[in-house]
Amino acid sequence: MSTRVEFIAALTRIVGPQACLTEVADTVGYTTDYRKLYRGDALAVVLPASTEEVSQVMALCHAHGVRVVPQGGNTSLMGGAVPEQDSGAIVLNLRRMNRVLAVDTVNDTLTLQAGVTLSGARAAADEAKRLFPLRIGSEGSCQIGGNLATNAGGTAVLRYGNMRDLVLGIEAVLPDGRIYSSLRGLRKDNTGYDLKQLFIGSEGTLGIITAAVLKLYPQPRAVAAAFVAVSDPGAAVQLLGLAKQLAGPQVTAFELVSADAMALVCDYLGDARPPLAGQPAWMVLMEFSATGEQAALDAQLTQVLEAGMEQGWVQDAALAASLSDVQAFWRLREEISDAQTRTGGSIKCDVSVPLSDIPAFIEQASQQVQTLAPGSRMVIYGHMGDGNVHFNPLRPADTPAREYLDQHYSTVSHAVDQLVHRLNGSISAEHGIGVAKRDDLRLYKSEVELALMWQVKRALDPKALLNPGKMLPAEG
Ligand code: FAD
Ligand code: 2HG
Ligand code: ZN
Repeated sequence: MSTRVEFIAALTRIVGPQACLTEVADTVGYTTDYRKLYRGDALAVVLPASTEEVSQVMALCHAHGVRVVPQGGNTSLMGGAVPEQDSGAIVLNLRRMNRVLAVDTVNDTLTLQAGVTLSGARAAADEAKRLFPLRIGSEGSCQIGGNLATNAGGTAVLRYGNMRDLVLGIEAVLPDGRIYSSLRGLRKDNTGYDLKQLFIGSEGTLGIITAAVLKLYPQPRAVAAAFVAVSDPGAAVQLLGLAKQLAGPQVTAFELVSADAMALVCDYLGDARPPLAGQPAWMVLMEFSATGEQAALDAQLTQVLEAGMEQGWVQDAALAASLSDVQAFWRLREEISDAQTRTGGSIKCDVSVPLSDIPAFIEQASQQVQTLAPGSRMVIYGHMGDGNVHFNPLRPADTPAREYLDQHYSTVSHAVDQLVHRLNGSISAEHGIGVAKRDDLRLYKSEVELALMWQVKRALDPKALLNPGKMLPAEG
Protein backbone atom coordinates (compact mmCIF):
# COMPACT_ATOMS: atom_id res chain seq x y z
CA MET A 1 0.00 0.00 0.00
CA SER A 2 1.74 3.11 -1.13
CA THR A 3 -0.34 6.15 -0.40
CA ARG A 4 -1.94 7.80 2.58
CA VAL A 5 -5.29 7.53 0.79
CA GLU A 6 -4.96 3.76 0.44
CA PHE A 7 -3.93 3.41 4.07
CA ILE A 8 -6.96 5.41 5.26
CA ALA A 9 -9.17 3.31 3.00
CA ALA A 10 -7.81 0.15 4.62
CA LEU A 11 -8.44 1.57 8.10
CA THR A 12 -11.96 2.50 7.05
CA ARG A 13 -12.63 -1.03 5.85
CA ILE A 14 -11.80 -2.28 9.36
CA VAL A 15 -13.70 0.19 11.54
CA GLY A 16 -16.28 1.65 9.15
CA PRO A 17 -16.49 5.17 7.68
CA GLN A 18 -18.08 6.77 10.77
CA ALA A 19 -15.22 5.53 12.93
CA CYS A 20 -12.27 6.72 10.89
CA LEU A 21 -12.00 10.50 11.21
CA THR A 22 -9.65 12.52 9.04
CA GLU A 23 -11.07 16.05 8.84
CA VAL A 24 -9.26 18.45 11.22
CA ALA A 25 -12.59 19.69 12.54
CA ASP A 26 -13.36 16.13 13.64
CA THR A 27 -9.92 15.20 14.92
CA VAL A 28 -8.84 18.34 16.77
CA GLY A 29 -10.55 17.28 20.02
CA TYR A 30 -8.45 14.11 19.96
CA THR A 31 -5.17 15.80 19.09
CA THR A 32 -5.35 18.53 21.75
CA ASP A 33 -4.75 17.63 25.39
CA TYR A 34 -7.11 18.31 28.30
CA ARG A 35 -5.36 21.52 29.38
CA LYS A 36 -4.79 22.68 25.79
CA LEU A 37 -1.06 22.88 26.37
CA TYR A 38 -0.14 20.18 23.85
CA ARG A 39 -1.44 20.22 20.29
CA GLY A 40 -0.46 17.64 17.71
CA ASP A 41 -1.93 16.21 14.57
CA ALA A 42 -2.93 12.80 13.29
CA LEU A 43 -3.18 10.91 10.05
CA ALA A 44 -6.57 9.74 11.32
CA VAL A 45 -8.48 9.10 14.51
CA VAL A 46 -9.88 5.57 14.63
CA LEU A 47 -12.66 4.45 16.95
CA PRO A 48 -12.72 0.65 16.94
CA ALA A 49 -15.73 -1.17 18.41
CA SER A 50 -14.14 -4.51 19.34
CA THR A 51 -10.87 -6.16 20.31
CA GLU A 52 -10.87 -7.84 16.91
CA GLU A 53 -10.98 -4.43 15.19
CA VAL A 54 -8.18 -3.14 17.41
CA SER A 55 -6.15 -6.19 16.47
CA GLN A 56 -6.71 -5.62 12.74
CA VAL A 57 -5.85 -1.91 13.04
CA MET A 58 -2.63 -2.75 14.87
CA ALA A 59 -1.67 -5.44 12.36
CA LEU A 60 -2.22 -2.94 9.53
CA CYS A 61 -0.17 -0.24 11.23
CA HIS A 62 2.56 -2.75 12.03
CA ALA A 63 2.76 -3.86 8.41
CA HIS A 64 3.09 -0.24 7.24
CA GLY A 65 5.20 1.16 10.05
CA VAL A 66 2.50 3.61 11.11
CA ARG A 67 2.64 4.87 14.69
CA VAL A 68 -0.27 4.64 17.06
CA VAL A 69 -1.26 6.84 20.00
CA PRO A 70 -3.66 4.97 22.29
CA GLN A 71 -6.25 7.22 23.87
CA GLY A 72 -8.95 6.86 26.49
CA GLY A 73 -10.79 9.87 27.91
CA ASN A 74 -7.92 12.23 27.04
CA THR A 75 -7.75 13.56 30.61
CA SER A 76 -4.00 13.08 30.97
CA LEU A 77 -2.37 16.05 32.66
CA MET A 78 1.03 15.15 31.17
CA GLY A 79 0.35 15.46 27.44
CA GLY A 80 0.55 11.66 27.22
CA ALA A 81 -2.54 10.91 25.18
CA VAL A 82 -2.12 13.14 22.13
CA PRO A 83 0.26 12.88 19.17
CA GLU A 84 3.10 15.31 18.69
CA GLN A 85 3.24 17.67 15.68
CA ASP A 86 3.91 15.95 12.34
CA SER A 87 4.01 12.58 14.08
CA GLY A 88 2.40 10.73 11.16
CA ALA A 89 0.54 8.74 13.83
CA ILE A 90 -3.04 7.65 14.14
CA VAL A 91 -4.95 8.13 17.38
CA LEU A 92 -6.70 4.96 18.49
CA ASN A 93 -9.45 6.01 20.87
CA LEU A 94 -11.34 3.34 22.81
CA ARG A 95 -14.55 5.22 23.56
CA ARG A 96 -16.78 2.93 21.51
CA MET A 97 -15.58 -0.09 23.48
CA ASN A 98 -17.76 0.82 26.41
CA ARG A 99 -19.58 -2.36 27.41
CA VAL A 100 -19.68 -3.83 30.89
CA LEU A 101 -19.24 -7.53 30.17
CA ALA A 102 -19.97 -9.15 33.55
CA VAL A 103 -20.60 -8.28 37.17
CA ASP A 104 -19.93 -11.31 39.36
CA THR A 105 -21.00 -10.88 42.98
CA VAL A 106 -19.77 -14.32 44.05
CA ASN A 107 -16.21 -13.78 42.89
CA ASP A 108 -16.51 -10.02 43.41
CA THR A 109 -15.26 -9.12 39.95
CA LEU A 110 -16.23 -6.62 37.28
CA THR A 111 -15.30 -7.44 33.69
CA LEU A 112 -15.50 -4.65 31.16
CA GLN A 113 -14.19 -3.24 27.94
CA ALA A 114 -11.43 -0.68 28.37
CA GLY A 115 -13.50 2.22 27.03
CA VAL A 116 -15.98 2.15 29.93
CA THR A 117 -15.62 5.38 31.85
CA LEU A 118 -14.59 5.22 35.48
CA SER A 119 -18.00 6.56 36.51
CA GLY A 120 -19.60 3.84 34.34
CA ALA A 121 -17.54 1.19 36.13
CA ARG A 122 -18.46 2.61 39.52
CA ALA A 123 -22.15 2.73 38.55
CA ALA A 124 -22.08 -0.91 37.38
CA ALA A 125 -20.59 -1.93 40.73
CA ASP A 126 -23.11 0.19 42.59
CA GLU A 127 -26.03 -1.41 40.77
CA ALA A 128 -24.80 -4.79 42.02
CA LYS A 129 -24.47 -3.38 45.56
CA ARG A 130 -20.70 -3.48 45.42
CA LEU A 131 -17.98 -0.82 45.33
CA PHE A 132 -15.33 -0.23 42.72
CA PRO A 133 -13.19 2.10 44.80
CA LEU A 134 -11.01 4.09 42.37
CA ARG A 135 -12.03 7.73 42.81
CA ILE A 136 -10.60 10.59 40.75
CA GLY A 137 -11.98 13.99 39.73
CA SER A 138 -12.05 13.10 36.04
CA GLU A 139 -14.20 9.98 36.53
CA GLY A 140 -16.93 11.10 34.13
CA SER A 141 -14.49 11.19 31.19
CA CYS A 142 -11.48 9.02 31.95
CA GLN A 143 -11.69 5.38 30.92
CA ILE A 144 -10.68 2.16 32.62
CA GLY A 145 -8.05 1.57 29.90
CA GLY A 146 -6.54 5.00 30.62
CA ASN A 147 -6.71 4.38 34.37
CA LEU A 148 -4.78 1.15 33.88
CA ALA A 149 -2.30 2.66 31.45
CA THR A 150 -1.49 5.42 33.95
CA ASN A 151 -1.90 3.33 37.11
CA ALA A 152 -4.26 6.02 38.36
CA GLY A 153 -4.40 6.92 42.03
CA GLY A 154 -6.84 9.44 43.49
CA THR A 155 -8.51 9.99 46.82
CA ALA A 156 -9.18 6.43 48.04
CA VAL A 157 -5.70 4.95 47.56
CA LEU A 158 -5.03 5.15 51.28
CA ARG A 159 -7.56 2.40 51.85
CA TYR A 160 -7.86 0.51 48.57
CA GLY A 161 -4.61 1.07 46.70
CA ASN A 162 -4.10 2.43 43.20
CA MET A 163 -5.22 0.91 39.91
CA ARG A 164 -2.44 -1.67 39.95
CA ASP A 165 -3.91 -3.07 43.17
CA LEU A 166 -7.45 -3.13 41.83
CA VAL A 167 -6.98 -5.27 38.73
CA LEU A 168 -7.07 -9.05 38.43
CA GLY A 169 -6.78 -9.55 34.68
CA ILE A 170 -6.43 -7.65 31.43
CA GLU A 171 -6.65 -8.14 27.69
CA ALA A 172 -4.28 -6.15 25.49
CA VAL A 173 -3.50 -5.98 21.79
CA LEU A 174 0.22 -6.03 21.04
CA PRO A 175 1.86 -3.71 18.50
CA ASP A 176 1.82 -6.46 15.84
CA GLY A 177 -1.88 -7.18 16.35
CA ARG A 178 -1.59 -10.30 18.51
CA ILE A 179 -3.98 -10.47 21.44
CA TYR A 180 -2.60 -11.09 24.92
CA SER A 181 -5.35 -12.23 27.26
CA SER A 182 -5.29 -12.82 31.00
CA LEU A 183 -8.93 -11.92 31.37
CA ARG A 184 -9.42 -13.96 34.52
CA GLY A 185 -10.51 -13.04 38.00
CA LEU A 186 -8.15 -15.25 39.97
CA ARG A 187 -6.89 -13.90 43.29
CA LYS A 188 -3.95 -16.29 43.16
CA ASP A 189 -1.94 -17.23 40.07
CA ASN A 190 1.79 -17.80 40.42
CA THR A 191 2.53 -19.19 36.98
CA GLY A 192 5.53 -17.14 36.01
CA TYR A 193 5.90 -13.44 35.25
CA ASP A 194 2.79 -11.41 35.99
CA LEU A 195 2.67 -10.03 32.46
CA LYS A 196 -0.44 -7.90 32.92
CA GLN A 197 1.47 -5.68 35.34
CA LEU A 198 3.82 -4.68 32.50
CA PHE A 199 0.97 -2.90 30.76
CA ILE A 200 -0.23 -1.14 33.89
CA GLY A 201 1.46 2.23 34.12
CA SER A 202 3.05 1.76 30.68
CA GLU A 203 1.24 4.85 29.30
CA GLY A 204 0.32 3.23 26.02
CA THR A 205 3.90 2.43 25.08
CA LEU A 206 3.59 -1.38 25.06
CA GLY A 207 0.09 -2.37 23.94
CA ILE A 208 -3.54 -1.34 23.69
CA ILE A 209 -5.50 -2.42 26.77
CA THR A 210 -8.89 -3.58 25.49
CA ALA A 211 -10.57 -5.16 28.53
CA ALA A 212 -10.03 -5.82 32.22
CA VAL A 213 -11.26 -7.75 35.22
CA LEU A 214 -11.42 -5.50 38.28
CA LYS A 215 -11.87 -6.22 41.98
CA LEU A 216 -15.11 -5.36 43.73
CA TYR A 217 -15.44 -4.51 47.41
CA PRO A 218 -18.30 -4.39 49.91
CA GLN A 219 -20.27 -1.18 49.72
CA PRO A 220 -19.81 1.01 52.79
CA ARG A 221 -23.11 1.71 54.52
CA ALA A 222 -21.71 4.56 56.60
CA VAL A 223 -19.59 7.54 55.56
CA ALA A 224 -18.33 10.27 57.89
CA ALA A 225 -16.30 13.25 56.75
CA ALA A 226 -14.84 16.41 58.22
CA PHE A 227 -12.89 19.42 57.02
CA VAL A 228 -10.32 20.06 59.70
CA ALA A 229 -8.12 23.11 60.29
CA VAL A 230 -4.63 22.02 61.34
CA SER A 231 -1.79 24.24 62.47
CA ASP A 232 0.63 23.05 59.77
CA PRO A 233 1.46 20.01 57.61
CA GLY A 234 3.36 18.47 60.54
CA ALA A 235 0.16 18.49 62.60
CA ALA A 236 -1.64 16.86 59.66
CA VAL A 237 0.91 14.01 59.64
CA GLN A 238 0.39 13.51 63.37
CA LEU A 239 -3.39 13.56 62.96
CA LEU A 240 -3.22 10.92 60.25
CA GLY A 241 -1.16 8.68 62.56
CA LEU A 242 -3.75 9.11 65.26
CA ALA A 243 -6.64 8.39 62.88
CA LYS A 244 -4.97 5.19 61.64
CA GLN A 245 -4.34 4.08 65.21
CA LEU A 246 -7.92 4.70 66.35
CA ALA A 247 -9.88 3.87 63.23
CA GLY A 248 -7.60 1.52 61.28
CA PRO A 249 -8.79 0.65 57.78
CA GLN A 250 -11.88 2.84 58.11
CA VAL A 251 -9.69 5.82 57.31
CA THR A 252 -10.56 6.05 53.62
CA ALA A 253 -9.19 9.44 52.59
CA PHE A 254 -6.90 12.04 54.05
CA GLU A 255 -6.43 15.05 51.78
CA LEU A 256 -4.40 18.14 52.56
CA VAL A 257 -5.60 21.54 51.23
CA SER A 258 -3.73 24.85 51.53
CA ALA A 259 -5.44 28.22 52.01
CA ASP A 260 -4.55 29.33 48.46
CA ALA A 261 -6.03 26.11 47.02
CA MET A 262 -9.27 26.65 48.96
CA ALA A 263 -9.52 30.32 47.95
CA LEU A 264 -8.96 29.40 44.30
CA VAL A 265 -11.61 26.68 44.21
CA CYS A 266 -14.22 28.78 46.02
CA ASP A 267 -13.63 31.58 43.54
CA TYR A 268 -13.90 29.12 40.62
CA LEU A 269 -17.11 27.50 41.84
CA GLY A 270 -18.74 30.83 42.68
CA ASP A 271 -21.55 29.24 44.69
CA ALA A 272 -19.35 27.46 47.26
CA ARG A 273 -18.41 28.72 50.69
CA PRO A 274 -15.21 27.73 52.51
CA PRO A 275 -16.05 24.99 55.02
CA LEU A 276 -14.14 26.65 57.88
CA ALA A 277 -14.16 30.22 59.18
CA GLY A 278 -11.05 32.39 59.41
CA GLN A 279 -9.19 31.15 56.31
CA PRO A 280 -7.00 28.54 58.00
CA ALA A 281 -3.57 28.15 56.38
CA TRP A 282 -3.93 24.35 56.24
CA MET A 283 -6.92 22.05 56.10
CA VAL A 284 -7.46 18.33 55.87
CA LEU A 285 -10.46 16.58 54.36
CA MET A 286 -10.81 13.30 56.26
CA GLU A 287 -13.22 10.58 55.30
CA PHE A 288 -14.01 7.41 57.24
CA SER A 289 -16.23 4.70 55.80
CA ALA A 290 -17.51 1.37 57.09
CA THR A 291 -20.00 -1.40 56.48
CA GLY A 292 -21.31 -0.94 60.05
CA GLU A 293 -23.57 1.63 61.66
CA GLN A 294 -23.40 5.37 60.88
CA ALA A 295 -23.62 6.38 64.55
CA ALA A 296 -20.60 4.25 65.46
CA LEU A 297 -18.56 5.72 62.61
CA ASP A 298 -19.55 9.30 63.52
CA ALA A 299 -18.46 8.59 67.09
CA GLN A 300 -15.13 7.31 65.89
CA LEU A 301 -14.48 10.40 63.79
CA THR A 302 -15.43 12.63 66.72
CA GLN A 303 -13.11 10.68 68.99
CA VAL A 304 -10.20 11.20 66.59
CA LEU A 305 -10.93 14.92 66.28
CA GLU A 306 -11.21 15.39 70.03
CA ALA A 307 -7.97 13.54 70.63
CA GLY A 308 -6.36 15.66 67.89
CA MET A 309 -7.61 18.84 69.56
CA GLU A 310 -6.19 17.77 72.91
CA GLN A 311 -2.85 17.32 71.24
CA GLY A 312 -3.09 20.77 69.65
CA TRP A 313 -3.03 19.39 66.10
CA VAL A 314 -6.67 20.17 65.32
CA GLN A 315 -7.68 23.82 65.55
CA ASP A 316 -11.21 23.64 64.21
CA ALA A 317 -13.43 21.17 62.38
CA ALA A 318 -16.58 21.16 60.26
CA LEU A 319 -18.34 17.80 60.27
CA ALA A 320 -20.58 16.68 57.43
CA ALA A 321 -24.10 16.26 58.80
CA SER A 322 -25.51 14.49 55.73
CA LEU A 323 -24.47 12.75 52.55
CA SER A 324 -25.00 16.00 50.65
CA ASP A 325 -22.53 17.70 53.03
CA VAL A 326 -20.03 14.93 52.27
CA GLN A 327 -20.55 15.53 48.57
CA ALA A 328 -20.17 19.29 48.99
CA PHE A 329 -16.87 18.76 50.81
CA TRP A 330 -15.62 16.52 48.01
CA ARG A 331 -16.73 19.01 45.37
CA LEU A 332 -14.48 21.61 46.98
CA ARG A 333 -11.57 19.19 46.93
CA GLU A 334 -12.05 17.70 43.48
CA GLU A 335 -12.64 20.93 41.60
CA ILE A 336 -9.25 22.36 42.61
CA SER A 337 -7.70 20.80 39.52
CA ASP A 338 -10.14 22.38 37.09
CA ALA A 339 -9.90 25.68 38.97
CA GLN A 340 -6.19 25.73 38.09
CA THR A 341 -6.87 24.70 34.49
CA ARG A 342 -9.27 27.59 34.09
CA THR A 343 -6.91 30.09 35.72
CA GLY A 344 -3.93 28.90 33.66
CA GLY A 345 -0.31 29.36 34.65
CA SER A 346 -0.04 26.38 37.00
CA ILE A 347 3.30 24.61 37.49
CA LYS A 348 2.34 21.03 38.20
CA CYS A 349 4.53 19.02 40.52
CA ASP A 350 2.78 15.74 41.29
CA VAL A 351 5.30 14.40 43.75
CA SER A 352 5.58 11.87 46.54
CA VAL A 353 7.99 11.68 49.44
CA PRO A 354 7.96 9.52 52.56
CA LEU A 355 5.02 10.70 54.65
CA SER A 356 7.34 11.74 57.47
CA ASP A 357 9.15 14.15 55.09
CA ILE A 358 6.04 15.95 53.81
CA PRO A 359 6.34 18.87 56.26
CA ALA A 360 10.02 19.43 55.39
CA PHE A 361 9.28 19.08 51.68
CA ILE A 362 6.46 21.63 51.73
CA GLU A 363 8.46 24.11 53.77
CA GLN A 364 11.64 23.90 51.69
CA ALA A 365 9.90 23.75 48.33
CA SER A 366 7.72 26.75 49.24
CA GLN A 367 10.78 28.77 50.20
CA GLN A 368 12.43 27.91 46.89
CA VAL A 369 9.36 28.93 44.92
CA GLN A 370 9.09 32.27 46.70
CA THR A 371 12.74 32.94 45.83
CA LEU A 372 12.48 31.80 42.20
CA ALA A 373 8.97 33.04 41.40
CA PRO A 374 7.98 35.58 44.06
CA GLY A 375 4.27 36.16 44.53
CA SER A 376 3.26 32.70 43.29
CA ARG A 377 0.05 31.44 44.84
CA MET A 378 0.84 28.28 46.79
CA VAL A 379 -1.77 25.83 45.54
CA ILE A 380 -0.68 22.82 47.56
CA TYR A 381 -3.03 19.90 48.12
CA GLY A 382 -3.49 16.25 47.52
CA HIS A 383 -3.37 12.75 48.81
CA MET A 384 -1.29 13.31 51.91
CA GLY A 385 -2.21 9.91 53.28
CA ASP A 386 -0.19 8.39 50.41
CA GLY A 387 2.72 10.81 50.74
CA ASN A 388 1.49 12.38 47.47
CA VAL A 389 1.37 16.17 47.26
CA HIS A 390 0.17 18.20 44.29
CA PHE A 391 2.59 21.05 44.76
CA ASN A 392 1.34 23.44 42.09
CA PRO A 393 2.60 27.02 42.29
CA LEU A 394 0.17 29.29 40.44
CA ARG A 395 0.77 32.58 38.68
CA PRO A 396 0.08 35.79 40.65
CA ALA A 397 -3.34 37.16 39.66
CA ASP A 398 -1.79 40.02 37.65
CA THR A 399 0.77 37.95 35.69
CA PRO A 400 -0.40 36.43 32.38
CA ALA A 401 -0.28 32.62 32.31
CA ARG A 402 2.12 32.30 29.37
CA GLU A 403 4.55 34.84 30.82
CA TYR A 404 4.58 33.05 34.18
CA LEU A 405 5.11 29.61 32.64
CA ASP A 406 7.80 30.80 30.21
CA GLN A 407 9.69 32.50 33.01
CA HIS A 408 9.34 29.99 35.80
CA TYR A 409 8.12 26.54 34.73
CA SER A 410 11.46 25.01 34.11
CA THR A 411 13.41 26.48 37.06
CA VAL A 412 10.65 25.86 39.58
CA SER A 413 9.86 22.31 38.54
CA HIS A 414 13.57 21.48 38.37
CA ALA A 415 14.16 22.84 41.90
CA VAL A 416 11.16 20.95 43.27
CA ASP A 417 12.21 17.71 41.55
CA GLN A 418 15.74 18.01 42.89
CA LEU A 419 14.41 18.42 46.41
CA VAL A 420 12.08 15.45 45.96
CA HIS A 421 14.99 13.39 44.72
CA ARG A 422 17.10 14.33 47.74
CA LEU A 423 14.22 13.17 49.93
CA ASN A 424 14.13 9.84 48.11
CA GLY A 425 10.76 10.64 46.57
CA SER A 426 9.20 10.44 43.11
CA ILE A 427 8.82 13.22 40.53
CA SER A 428 5.55 11.69 39.36
CA ALA A 429 3.41 10.04 42.01
CA GLU A 430 0.26 9.34 40.02
CA HIS A 431 -0.09 11.32 36.78
CA GLY A 432 2.67 9.55 34.89
CA ILE A 433 5.37 10.97 32.65
CA GLY A 434 3.83 11.63 29.21
CA VAL A 435 5.71 14.37 27.40
CA ALA A 436 5.78 16.79 30.31
CA LYS A 437 8.28 14.83 32.41
CA ARG A 438 9.87 12.63 29.75
CA ASP A 439 13.24 14.36 29.55
CA ASP A 440 13.46 14.83 33.32
CA LEU A 441 13.25 11.09 33.80
CA ARG A 442 16.86 10.78 32.69
CA LEU A 443 17.92 12.78 35.75
CA TYR A 444 16.06 10.68 38.26
CA LYS A 445 16.23 7.08 37.03
CA SER A 446 19.44 5.12 37.22
CA GLU A 447 21.19 3.97 34.05
CA VAL A 448 20.16 0.41 34.85
CA GLU A 449 16.51 1.38 35.25
CA LEU A 450 16.47 3.31 31.97
CA ALA A 451 18.23 0.48 30.13
CA LEU A 452 15.73 -2.05 31.46
CA MET A 453 12.81 0.17 30.46
CA TRP A 454 14.16 0.37 26.91
CA GLN A 455 14.77 -3.39 26.83
CA VAL A 456 11.16 -4.03 27.79
CA LYS A 457 9.99 -1.52 25.19
CA ARG A 458 12.04 -3.13 22.43
CA ALA A 459 10.91 -6.63 23.40
CA LEU A 460 7.24 -5.73 23.06
CA ASP A 461 7.38 -2.98 20.47
CA PRO A 462 10.51 -3.54 18.34
CA LYS A 463 9.37 -1.11 15.65
CA ALA A 464 8.71 1.62 18.29
CA LEU A 465 5.22 2.26 16.96
CA LEU A 466 3.30 2.75 20.17
CA ASN A 467 2.89 6.21 21.67
CA PRO A 468 6.09 7.64 20.20
CA GLY A 469 7.86 10.34 22.17
CA LYS A 470 6.06 9.52 25.41
CA MET A 471 7.42 8.43 28.76
CA LEU A 472 10.81 7.09 27.61
CA PRO A 473 13.60 9.65 27.25
CA ALA A 474 15.69 9.16 24.11
CA GLU A 475 18.41 6.57 24.58
CA GLY A 476 22.02 7.51 25.10
P1 FAD B 1 -5.85 9.31 28.55
O1 FAD B 1 -5.63 10.67 29.04
O2 FAD B 1 -6.62 9.17 27.30
O3 FAD B 1 -4.46 8.56 28.38
C1 FAD B 1 -3.51 8.55 29.39
C2 FAD B 1 -2.35 7.63 28.98
O4 FAD B 1 -2.80 6.29 28.87
C3 FAD B 1 -1.77 7.96 27.61
O5 FAD B 1 -0.40 7.68 27.63
C4 FAD B 1 -2.48 7.01 26.67
O6 FAD B 1 -1.71 6.71 25.52
C5 FAD B 1 -2.66 5.79 27.54
N1 FAD B 1 -3.89 5.02 27.28
C6 FAD B 1 -5.16 5.46 27.39
N2 FAD B 1 -6.02 4.44 27.13
C7 FAD B 1 -5.25 3.36 26.85
C8 FAD B 1 -5.56 2.00 26.51
N3 FAD B 1 -6.81 1.55 26.41
N4 FAD B 1 -4.52 1.17 26.30
C9 FAD B 1 -3.23 1.60 26.40
N5 FAD B 1 -2.90 2.86 26.72
C10 FAD B 1 -3.90 3.72 26.94
N6 FAD B 1 -5.00 11.07 37.96
C11 FAD B 1 -4.78 10.41 39.11
O7 FAD B 1 -4.01 9.44 39.12
N7 FAD B 1 -5.37 10.80 40.27
C12 FAD B 1 -6.25 11.81 40.32
O8 FAD B 1 -6.75 12.15 41.39
C13 FAD B 1 -6.54 12.51 39.11
N8 FAD B 1 -7.43 13.51 39.09
C14 FAD B 1 -7.67 14.18 37.94
C15 FAD B 1 -8.61 15.21 37.94
C16 FAD B 1 -8.87 15.92 36.78
C17 FAD B 1 -9.89 17.03 36.80
C18 FAD B 1 -8.17 15.58 35.59
C19 FAD B 1 -8.44 16.32 34.32
C20 FAD B 1 -7.25 14.55 35.58
C21 FAD B 1 -6.99 13.84 36.74
N9 FAD B 1 -6.10 12.77 36.77
C22 FAD B 1 -5.86 12.10 37.93
C23 FAD B 1 -5.34 12.42 35.54
C24 FAD B 1 -6.10 11.46 34.58
O9 FAD B 1 -7.49 11.60 34.70
C25 FAD B 1 -5.68 10.03 34.82
O10 FAD B 1 -4.33 9.86 34.47
C26 FAD B 1 -6.54 8.99 34.08
O11 FAD B 1 -6.21 7.71 34.54
C27 FAD B 1 -6.35 9.04 32.57
O12 FAD B 1 -7.38 8.29 31.96
P2 FAD B 1 -7.86 8.60 30.47
O13 FAD B 1 -8.81 7.54 30.05
O14 FAD B 1 -8.32 9.97 30.33
O15 FAD B 1 -6.50 8.39 29.69
C1 2HG C 1 -6.22 15.65 41.99
O1 2HG C 1 -5.83 15.00 42.96
C2 2HG C 1 -5.67 15.31 40.65
O2 2HG C 1 -7.09 16.53 42.07
C3 2HG C 1 -5.26 16.51 39.80
O3 2HG C 1 -4.64 14.39 40.74
C4 2HG C 1 -4.09 17.24 40.37
O4 2HG C 1 -4.45 19.01 38.81
C5 2HG C 1 -3.66 18.44 39.55
O5 2HG C 1 -2.50 18.80 39.68
ZN1 ZN D 1 -4.29 13.60 42.64
